[in-house]
Amino acid sequence: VKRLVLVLGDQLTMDLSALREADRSRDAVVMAEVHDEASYAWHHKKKIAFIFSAMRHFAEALRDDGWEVLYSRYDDAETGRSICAELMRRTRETGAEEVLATRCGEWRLREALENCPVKIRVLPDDRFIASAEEFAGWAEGRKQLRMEYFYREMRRKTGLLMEDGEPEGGEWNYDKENRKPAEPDLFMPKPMRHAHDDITEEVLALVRREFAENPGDLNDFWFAVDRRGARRAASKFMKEALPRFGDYQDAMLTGEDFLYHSVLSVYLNAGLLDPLELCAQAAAAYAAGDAPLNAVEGYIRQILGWREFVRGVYDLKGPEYGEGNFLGAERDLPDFYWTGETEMACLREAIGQTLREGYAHHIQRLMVTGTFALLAGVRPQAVHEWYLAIYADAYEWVELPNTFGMSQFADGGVVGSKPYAASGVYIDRMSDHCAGCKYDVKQKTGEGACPFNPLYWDFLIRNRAKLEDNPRMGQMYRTWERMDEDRQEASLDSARAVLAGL
Ligand code: FAD
Ligand code: DLZ
Ligand code: SF4
Repeated sequence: VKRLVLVLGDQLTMDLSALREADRSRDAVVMAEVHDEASYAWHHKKKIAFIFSAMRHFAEALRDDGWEVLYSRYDDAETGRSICAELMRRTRETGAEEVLATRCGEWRLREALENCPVKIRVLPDDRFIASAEEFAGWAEGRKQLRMEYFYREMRRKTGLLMEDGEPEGGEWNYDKENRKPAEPDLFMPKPMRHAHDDITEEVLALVRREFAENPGDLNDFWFAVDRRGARRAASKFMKEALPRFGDYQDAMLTGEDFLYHSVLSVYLNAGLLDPLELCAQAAAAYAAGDAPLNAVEGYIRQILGWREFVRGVYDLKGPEYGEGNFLGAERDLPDFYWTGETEMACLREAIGQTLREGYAHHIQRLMVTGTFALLAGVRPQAVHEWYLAIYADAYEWVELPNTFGMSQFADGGVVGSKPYAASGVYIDRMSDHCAGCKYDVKQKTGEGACPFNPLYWDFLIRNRAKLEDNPRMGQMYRTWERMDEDRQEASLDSARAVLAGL
């Protein structure tokens, strides 16, 4: 063996830069299920099962493709505790001169590999549409980074939904059409469910045994674990759900965990699907007249815009990005985030399905679990730990800017232009949860009032010095000023009672 090629659990693609650089006739691939990767977050059981099974399937695919694969299983006594320990062991065993690696997603692991006493040549991760340098070039000299402008650049660069240099339909963004509440529908499409093979059965037994204390439910595991399955799931989404993805993008419905969302991020982030291929598939559905523009533009924007943008921010801001706390929030995360046991129906739904499936869609993450933590003043690092652990698609490069930046405003406005603070009115408009809730969304204060209502005002008043000058927040403060004093006081009293009860 001349060189080793490192393939991590979220780099499961034949087109990986390190594999392209290597020579299968003399180099060997290293893949390892290790303690440190399985425990830097308190990962949901289904997330670990998905990654280990997908890794084992990918190792098989590499072998079928003529590669030698040195695979270390989690429960093998020889397996080292970390990726570095495994690279050292395999180097010793094979006498390899060098390790080829594709740059890993997280600063944590990048630093660990920099300090690892083996010779590692790091190649760029070109599975993104914009390179890290391209993003840095775009960001340079800008006072503010806004997704919308970056997204337009990406539309121009890829030509997706462009006609003669102009955006398809005349507008860049159709978000205003994408805010309809959903109705129950017996024929609502469902994400594709995949049967288990022997490899997945073995992994499920391992996770049940070794990760018994981790959060989440392992029963009813239905994720795809290889590219073929992920491709089939993508085709099903494009055909059945994409046409209504736009209309109901922000909707929530009791008992419907997925609505018209793709549920493909888990595959995309692990490398089983390619972002540009998904965008092209959606654009083709529009061109064929199979899906409307608001749906296709909305879908493409999430991947070409948001996903690329948050990755760029993560790389640009460096390892310290997640350390600040702009609003000075210091509360612990309420226990019900780990159990779903709360009387607030919206939170019970969002957290319940998260524990069951390792999945919630964007508006649940942003406007239910995210907004509640924001209003309650939970320490952003505690919120970040929860999101990184509990979602099957969570890796720090994508999770941290979303949680810390967009949702908790802990970066003071790098990712978003204002905090996503909202009272119960928003959830009531976009869902049917309030009808089944112990609390009354119409009641603003006192016992029985929806807790989001007083917390919303308490949040604004608590953070007044930091938020009042934000041009997008002025209206909210003016509304407060127009309220009579008794109501103001009742709001703040009610908020104190809610917070004391957490
Ligand atoms: P769809 O609604 O079908 O969207 C299509 C695709 O767009 C997704 O598959 C995803 O790849 C991409 N996308 C959509 N929104 C975003 C976004 N804001 N940032 C990046 N990509 C986006 N996404 C993750 O992939 N991993 C995370 O760990 C993660 N953590 C989040 C934490 C918080 C607090 C919030 C508010 C959002 C987070 N997101 C995260 C973004 C988003 O919620 C998920 O990408 C989405 O819910 C995945 O489900 P889906 O595949 O059905 O998405
Ligand atoms: C998330 C994860 C888990 C749970 N386990 C492993 C593992 O055992 N081996 C591995 O190579 N990768 C794993 N991963 C994905 C890595 O954490 C991911 O590659 C890094 O966070 C990227 O920086
Ligand atoms: Fe959530 Fe309030 Fe509605 Fe209950 S009343 S579901 S707590 S928004």
